[in-house]
Amino acid sequence: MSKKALITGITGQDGSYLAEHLLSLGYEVHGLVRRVALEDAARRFTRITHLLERVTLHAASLESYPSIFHVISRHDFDECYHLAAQSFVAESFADGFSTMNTNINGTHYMLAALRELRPQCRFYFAGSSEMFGKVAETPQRETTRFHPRSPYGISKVAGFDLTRNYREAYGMFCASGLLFNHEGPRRGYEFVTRKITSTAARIKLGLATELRLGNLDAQRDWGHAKDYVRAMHLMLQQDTADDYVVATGETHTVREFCRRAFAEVGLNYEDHVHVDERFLRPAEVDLLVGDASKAKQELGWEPEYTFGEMIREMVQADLEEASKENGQTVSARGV
Ligand code: G4F
Repeated sequence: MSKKALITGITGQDGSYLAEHLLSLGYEVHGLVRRVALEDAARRFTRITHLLERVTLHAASLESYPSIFHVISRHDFDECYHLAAQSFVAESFADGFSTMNTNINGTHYMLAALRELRPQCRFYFAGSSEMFGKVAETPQRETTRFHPRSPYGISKVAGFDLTRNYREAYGMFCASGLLFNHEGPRRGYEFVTRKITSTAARIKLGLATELRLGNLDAQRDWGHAKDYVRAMHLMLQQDTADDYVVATGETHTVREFCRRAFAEVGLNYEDHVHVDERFLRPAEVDLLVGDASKAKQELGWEPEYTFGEMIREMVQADLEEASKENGQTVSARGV
Protein backbone atom coordinates (compact mmCIF):
# COMPACT_ATOMS: atom_id res chain seq x y z
CA MET A 1 0.00 0.00 0.00
CA SER A 2 1.46 3.35 -0.96
CA LYS A 3 1.66 6.07 1.68
CA LYS A 4 -0.69 9.03 1.44
CA ALA A 5 0.77 12.51 1.93
CA LEU A 6 -0.93 15.89 2.21
CA ILE A 7 1.05 19.00 1.25
CA THR A 8 -0.11 22.51 2.09
CA GLY A 9 1.57 25.02 -0.22
CA ILE A 10 1.89 22.45 -3.02
CA THR A 11 1.83 25.19 -5.69
CA GLY A 12 4.92 26.89 -4.26
CA GLN A 13 8.60 26.26 -4.90
CA ASP A 14 9.07 23.76 -2.05
CA GLY A 15 5.65 22.15 -2.47
CA SER A 16 6.26 21.40 -6.13
CA TYR A 17 9.70 19.88 -5.52
CA LEU A 18 8.38 17.89 -2.56
CA ALA A 19 5.43 16.57 -4.59
CA GLU A 20 7.86 15.39 -7.28
CA HIS A 21 10.07 13.74 -4.69
CA LEU A 22 7.20 11.93 -2.95
CA LEU A 23 5.73 10.77 -6.28
CA SER A 24 9.14 9.37 -7.22
CA LEU A 25 9.02 7.36 -3.95
CA GLY A 26 5.60 5.92 -4.81
CA TYR A 27 3.46 8.14 -2.56
CA GLU A 28 -0.12 9.11 -3.26
CA VAL A 29 0.15 12.91 -3.13
CA HIS A 30 -2.63 15.32 -2.16
CA GLY A 31 -2.42 19.09 -2.00
CA LEU A 32 -4.42 21.83 -0.29
CA VAL A 33 -5.01 24.81 -2.54
CA ARG A 34 -7.15 27.91 -2.28
CA ARG A 35 -10.36 27.89 -4.26
CA VAL A 36 -9.24 31.01 -6.15
CA ALA A 37 -6.21 29.03 -7.31
CA LEU A 38 -8.39 26.20 -8.63
CA GLU A 39 -10.37 28.80 -10.55
CA ASP A 40 -7.23 30.33 -12.05
CA ALA A 41 -5.23 27.17 -12.71
CA ALA A 42 -3.27 28.41 -15.73
CA ARG A 43 -1.65 31.22 -13.72
CA ARG A 44 -1.48 29.69 -10.24
CA PHE A 45 -0.34 26.15 -11.01
CA THR A 46 2.67 26.92 -13.20
CA ARG A 47 5.04 25.01 -10.92
CA ILE A 48 2.88 21.88 -10.85
CA THR A 49 1.39 21.83 -14.36
CA HIS A 50 3.42 18.72 -15.16
CA LEU A 51 2.09 17.00 -12.01
CA LEU A 52 -1.61 17.78 -12.28
CA GLU A 53 -2.51 14.31 -13.60
CA ARG A 54 -0.69 12.65 -10.72
CA VAL A 55 -1.77 14.63 -7.64
CA THR A 56 -5.17 15.21 -6.03
CA LEU A 57 -5.96 18.81 -5.16
CA HIS A 58 -8.48 19.89 -2.51
CA ALA A 59 -9.89 23.37 -2.04
CA ALA A 60 -9.29 24.71 1.46
CA SER A 61 -8.02 27.85 3.12
CA LEU A 62 -5.55 28.21 5.97
CA GLU A 63 -7.90 30.86 7.32
CA SER A 64 -10.79 28.40 7.62
CA TYR A 65 -10.71 25.61 10.17
CA PRO A 66 -13.86 23.94 8.76
CA SER A 67 -12.35 23.72 5.26
CA ILE A 68 -9.21 22.04 6.62
CA PHE A 69 -11.24 19.75 8.86
CA HIS A 70 -13.38 18.73 5.89
CA VAL A 71 -10.40 17.62 3.75
CA ILE A 72 -8.63 15.79 6.58
CA SER A 73 -11.85 14.00 7.56
CA ARG A 74 -12.10 12.41 4.12
CA HIS A 75 -8.61 10.95 3.69
CA ASP A 76 -6.46 8.83 5.94
CA PHE A 77 -3.18 10.70 5.47
CA ASP A 78 0.05 9.10 6.73
CA GLU A 79 2.10 12.27 6.47
CA CYS A 80 1.30 15.97 6.34
CA TYR A 81 3.81 18.60 5.16
CA HIS A 82 2.66 22.04 6.24
CA LEU A 83 4.53 24.41 3.91
CA ALA A 84 1.87 27.01 3.16
CA ALA A 85 2.49 30.45 4.67
CA GLN A 86 2.90 34.11 3.86
CA SER A 87 6.65 33.65 3.44
CA PHE A 88 7.93 37.01 2.17
CA VAL A 89 9.64 38.79 5.07
CA ALA A 90 9.26 42.31 3.59
CA GLU A 91 5.50 41.81 3.16
CA SER A 92 5.25 40.82 6.81
CA PHE A 93 6.44 44.34 7.73
CA ALA A 94 3.84 45.84 5.40
CA ASP A 95 1.00 43.73 6.84
CA GLY A 96 2.05 41.97 10.01
CA PHE A 97 -1.51 41.21 10.98
CA SER A 98 -2.38 39.05 7.99
CA THR A 99 1.03 37.30 8.15
CA MET A 100 0.39 36.43 11.80
CA ASN A 101 -3.20 35.35 11.19
CA THR A 102 -2.36 33.08 8.27
CA ASN A 103 0.87 31.64 9.58
CA ILE A 104 0.00 31.10 13.24
CA ASN A 105 -3.68 30.20 12.97
CA GLY A 106 -3.10 28.16 9.82
CA THR A 107 -0.55 26.00 11.63
CA HIS A 108 -2.78 25.70 14.67
CA TYR A 109 -5.79 24.69 12.54
CA MET A 110 -3.76 21.98 10.80
CA LEU A 111 -2.48 20.58 14.10
CA ALA A 112 -5.88 20.74 15.79
CA ALA A 113 -7.66 19.02 12.89
CA LEU A 114 -5.02 16.27 12.74
CA ARG A 115 -5.23 15.73 16.49
CA GLU A 116 -8.99 15.39 16.25
CA LEU A 117 -9.16 13.20 13.15
CA ARG A 118 -5.76 11.63 12.35
CA PRO A 119 -3.54 11.63 15.45
CA GLN A 120 -1.29 8.99 13.84
CA CYS A 121 -0.52 11.22 10.84
CA ARG A 122 3.08 12.49 10.94
CA PHE A 123 3.36 16.28 10.74
CA TYR A 124 6.14 18.45 9.28
CA PHE A 125 6.29 22.15 10.09
CA ALA A 126 8.29 24.49 7.85
CA GLY A 127 10.32 26.43 10.38
CA SER A 128 12.84 29.02 9.21
CA SER A 129 16.29 30.42 9.94
CA GLU A 130 14.47 33.79 10.25
CA MET A 131 13.59 32.54 13.74
CA PHE A 132 17.26 33.08 14.74
CA GLY A 133 17.05 36.71 13.54
CA LYS A 134 19.54 38.76 15.55
CA VAL A 135 21.73 35.73 15.98
CA ALA A 136 22.90 34.69 19.45
CA GLU A 137 25.74 32.54 18.04
CA THR A 138 27.36 31.56 14.74
CA PRO A 139 26.80 29.12 13.18
CA GLN A 140 23.17 28.66 14.20
CA ARG A 141 22.07 25.21 15.36
CA GLU A 142 19.01 23.58 16.95
CA THR A 143 19.97 24.87 20.40
CA THR A 144 20.54 28.50 19.35
CA ARG A 145 18.20 30.95 21.10
CA PHE A 146 15.53 32.54 18.87
CA HIS A 147 15.43 36.32 18.39
CA PRO A 148 13.12 36.93 15.39
CA ARG A 149 13.33 40.35 13.69
CA SER A 150 10.09 40.48 11.69
CA PRO A 151 6.42 39.57 12.04
CA TYR A 152 7.21 36.68 9.71
CA GLY A 153 9.99 35.41 12.01
CA ILE A 154 7.73 35.81 15.05
CA SER A 155 4.96 33.84 13.32
CA LYS A 156 7.43 31.03 12.57
CA VAL A 157 8.59 30.89 16.20
CA ALA A 158 4.93 30.58 17.23
CA GLY A 159 4.36 27.80 14.66
CA PHE A 160 7.47 26.00 15.90
CA ASP A 161 6.27 26.26 19.52
CA LEU A 162 2.80 25.00 18.57
CA THR A 163 4.32 22.04 16.72
CA ARG A 164 6.54 21.10 19.67
CA ASN A 165 3.62 21.51 22.04
CA TYR A 166 1.44 19.07 20.08
CA ARG A 167 4.34 16.61 20.17
CA GLU A 168 4.80 16.97 23.94
CA ALA A 169 1.19 17.36 25.02
CA TYR A 170 -0.54 14.82 22.77
CA GLY A 171 2.28 12.46 21.80
CA MET A 172 1.83 13.21 18.10
CA PHE A 173 4.70 12.79 15.63
CA CYS A 174 5.39 16.48 14.94
CA ALA A 175 8.76 17.59 13.52
CA SER A 176 10.08 21.00 12.48
CA GLY A 177 12.73 21.78 9.91
CA LEU A 178 14.74 24.93 10.64
CA LEU A 179 15.42 25.58 6.99
CA PHE A 180 17.90 28.22 5.90
CA ASN A 181 17.24 30.09 2.63
CA HIS A 182 16.64 27.72 -0.25
CA GLU A 183 16.34 28.73 -3.84
CA GLY A 184 16.14 27.47 -7.41
CA PRO A 185 14.57 28.29 -10.76
CA ARG A 186 11.06 27.99 -9.26
CA ARG A 187 11.73 30.67 -6.62
CA GLY A 188 9.28 33.60 -6.54
CA TYR A 189 10.52 36.78 -8.24
CA GLU A 190 10.15 38.86 -5.06
CA PHE A 191 12.99 37.01 -3.28
CA VAL A 192 16.43 38.48 -3.75
CA THR A 193 18.09 35.55 -5.54
CA ARG A 194 15.45 35.27 -8.24
CA LYS A 195 15.20 39.04 -8.51
CA ILE A 196 18.94 39.07 -9.24
CA THR A 197 19.09 36.12 -11.67
CA SER A 198 15.98 37.14 -13.61
CA THR A 199 17.10 40.76 -13.92
CA ALA A 200 20.65 39.80 -14.89
CA ALA A 201 19.18 37.64 -17.68
CA ARG A 202 16.85 40.44 -18.80
CA ILE A 203 19.68 42.97 -18.85
CA LYS A 204 21.78 40.56 -20.87
CA LEU A 205 18.99 40.27 -23.45
CA GLY A 206 18.33 44.00 -23.57
CA LEU A 207 15.00 43.77 -21.73
CA ALA A 208 16.14 45.78 -18.68
CA THR A 209 18.98 48.13 -17.83
CA GLU A 210 19.27 48.18 -14.04
CA LEU A 211 18.58 46.24 -10.85
CA ARG A 212 17.46 48.08 -7.71
CA LEU A 213 18.15 46.31 -4.42
CA GLY A 214 18.22 47.03 -0.69
CA ASN A 215 20.92 45.79 1.67
CA LEU A 216 23.81 44.29 -0.33
CA ASP A 217 25.76 43.37 2.80
CA ALA A 218 23.23 40.90 4.27
CA GLN A 219 24.71 37.42 4.47
CA ARG A 220 22.70 34.28 3.84
CA ASP A 221 23.26 30.53 3.80
CA TRP A 222 21.69 29.71 0.44
CA GLY A 223 20.98 26.11 -0.56
CA HIS A 224 18.91 24.50 -3.31
CA ALA A 225 15.23 23.80 -2.56
CA LYS A 226 15.45 20.43 -4.31
CA ASP A 227 18.00 19.29 -1.72
CA TYR A 228 15.99 20.68 1.18
CA VAL A 229 12.71 18.85 0.42
CA ARG A 230 14.60 15.54 0.77
CA ALA A 231 15.42 16.55 4.35
CA MET A 232 11.73 17.26 5.07
CA HIS A 233 10.80 13.74 3.99
CA LEU A 234 13.64 12.15 5.98
CA MET A 235 12.48 13.91 9.16
CA LEU A 236 9.16 12.08 8.98
CA GLN A 237 10.82 8.67 8.49
CA GLN A 238 12.61 8.66 11.88
CA ASP A 239 11.62 6.59 14.94
CA THR A 240 10.94 9.72 16.98
CA ALA A 241 9.96 13.24 16.00
CA ASP A 242 12.58 15.97 16.41
CA ASP A 243 13.70 19.33 15.00
CA TYR A 244 16.56 19.77 12.54
CA VAL A 245 18.61 22.61 11.03
CA VAL A 246 18.92 22.25 7.24
CA ALA A 247 21.69 24.42 5.77
CA THR A 248 24.83 24.30 3.66
CA GLY A 249 27.17 25.76 6.30
CA GLU A 250 28.38 28.43 3.84
CA THR A 251 27.40 32.08 3.89
CA HIS A 252 27.57 34.70 1.13
CA THR A 253 26.57 38.35 0.87
CA VAL A 254 23.84 39.59 -1.46
CA ARG A 255 26.64 41.52 -3.22
CA GLU A 256 28.54 38.27 -3.82
CA PHE A 257 25.39 36.66 -5.24
CA CYS A 258 25.05 39.63 -7.60
CA ARG A 259 28.67 39.42 -8.66
CA ARG A 260 28.41 35.73 -9.51
CA ALA A 261 25.02 35.89 -11.21
CA PHE A 262 26.02 38.82 -13.45
CA ALA A 263 29.34 37.11 -14.21
CA GLU A 264 27.36 34.10 -15.49
CA VAL A 265 26.06 36.31 -18.30
CA GLY A 266 29.38 38.07 -18.82
CA LEU A 267 28.40 41.33 -17.08
CA ASN A 268 29.81 43.34 -14.17
CA TYR A 269 27.12 43.81 -11.50
CA GLU A 270 28.61 47.19 -10.53
CA ASP A 271 27.49 48.60 -13.88
CA HIS A 272 23.82 47.71 -13.23
CA VAL A 273 23.03 47.30 -9.50
CA HIS A 274 21.83 50.34 -7.54
CA VAL A 275 20.90 50.55 -3.87
CA ASP A 276 17.35 51.73 -3.38
CA GLU A 277 16.19 52.58 0.14
CA ARG A 278 12.69 51.31 -0.62
CA PHE A 279 14.04 47.76 -0.36
CA LEU A 280 15.68 48.20 3.05
CA ARG A 281 13.85 46.55 5.96
CA PRO A 282 12.94 48.21 9.28
CA ALA A 283 14.93 45.48 11.05
CA GLU A 284 17.41 43.32 9.16
CA VAL A 285 18.78 39.85 9.78
CA ASP A 286 22.44 40.53 9.06
CA LEU A 287 24.06 37.11 9.07
CA LEU A 288 22.76 33.58 8.75
CA VAL A 289 24.85 30.42 8.51
CA GLY A 290 23.61 27.07 9.71
CA ASP A 291 25.21 24.01 11.26
CA ALA A 292 23.38 20.99 9.82
CA SER A 293 25.51 18.38 11.65
CA LYS A 294 22.48 16.85 13.38
CA ALA A 295 20.58 16.40 10.09
CA LYS A 296 23.68 14.91 8.50
CA GLN A 297 24.29 12.47 11.34
CA GLU A 298 20.73 11.44 12.20
CA LEU A 299 18.97 11.74 8.84
CA GLY A 300 21.94 10.91 6.60
CA TRP A 301 21.12 14.09 4.67
CA GLU A 302 23.68 15.86 2.47
CA PRO A 303 23.12 18.71 0.03
CA GLU A 304 24.07 17.91 -3.57
CA TYR A 305 24.14 21.35 -5.20
CA THR A 306 27.01 23.78 -4.68
CA PHE A 307 26.34 27.52 -4.43
CA GLY A 308 27.84 28.03 -7.90
CA GLU A 309 25.78 25.26 -9.49
CA MET A 310 22.60 26.68 -8.04
CA ILE A 311 23.30 30.17 -9.41
CA ARG A 312 24.19 28.75 -12.82
CA GLU A 313 20.95 26.75 -12.98
CA MET A 314 18.88 29.79 -11.97
CA VAL A 315 20.56 32.13 -14.46
CA GLN A 316 20.25 29.56 -17.25
CA ALA A 317 16.52 29.08 -16.56
CA ASP A 318 16.01 32.85 -16.48
CA LEU A 319 17.86 33.32 -19.76
CA GLU A 320 15.47 30.80 -21.34
CA GLU A 321 12.48 32.58 -19.77
CA ALA A 322 13.67 36.00 -20.92
CA SER A 323 14.39 34.71 -24.42
CA LYS A 324 10.72 33.70 -24.75
CA GLU A 325 9.70 37.16 -23.59
CA ASN A 326 12.14 38.68 -26.00
CA GLY A 327 10.70 36.61 -28.84
CA GLN A 328 7.15 37.58 -27.91
CA THR A 329 8.07 41.23 -27.68
CA VAL A 330 9.69 41.16 -31.06
CA SER A 331 6.80 39.39 -32.75
CA ALA A 332 4.22 41.59 -30.99
CA ARG A 333 6.05 44.67 -32.23
CA GLY A 334 6.25 43.08 -35.64
CA VAL A 335 2.43 42.81 -35.84
O1 G4F B 1 15.43 36.74 -0.50
P1 G4F B 1 14.94 37.41 0.73
O2 G4F B 1 13.70 38.19 0.61
O3 G4F B 1 14.84 36.25 1.82
P2 G4F B 1 14.80 36.28 3.42
O4 G4F B 1 14.25 37.55 3.93
O5 G4F B 1 16.15 35.89 3.90
O6 G4F B 1 13.75 35.13 3.72
C1 G4F B 1 13.72 33.92 2.99
O7 G4F B 1 14.45 32.93 3.66
C2 G4F B 1 13.91 32.54 4.93
C3 G4F B 1 14.83 31.47 5.51
O8 G4F B 1 15.80 32.12 6.27
C4 G4F B 1 12.50 32.04 4.76
F1 G4F B 1 12.00 31.67 5.96
C5 G4F B 1 11.66 33.14 4.15
O9 G4F B 1 10.33 32.67 3.95
C6 G4F B 1 12.27 33.52 2.82
O10 G4F B 1 12.19 32.40 1.96
O11 G4F B 1 16.08 38.38 1.30
C7 G4F B 1 17.39 37.93 1.53
C8 G4F B 1 18.27 39.12 1.93
C9 G4F B 1 17.68 40.00 3.02
O12 G4F B 1 18.69 40.36 3.91
C10 G4F B 1 17.20 41.25 2.29
O13 G4F B 1 17.20 42.44 3.07
O14 G4F B 1 18.39 39.96 0.78
C11 G4F B 1 18.23 41.31 1.19
N1 G4F B 1 17.79 42.12 0.05
C12 G4F B 1 18.50 43.15 -0.48
N2 G4F B 1 17.81 43.71 -1.48
C13 G4F B 1 16.65 41.98 -0.63
C14 G4F B 1 16.66 43.00 -1.61
N3 G4F B 1 15.63 41.10 -0.54
C15 G4F B 1 14.60 41.21 -1.41
N4 G4F B 1 13.59 40.30 -1.34
N5 G4F B 1 14.56 42.20 -2.36
C16 G4F B 1 15.56 43.13 -2.50
O15 G4F B 1 15.49 44.01 -3.35
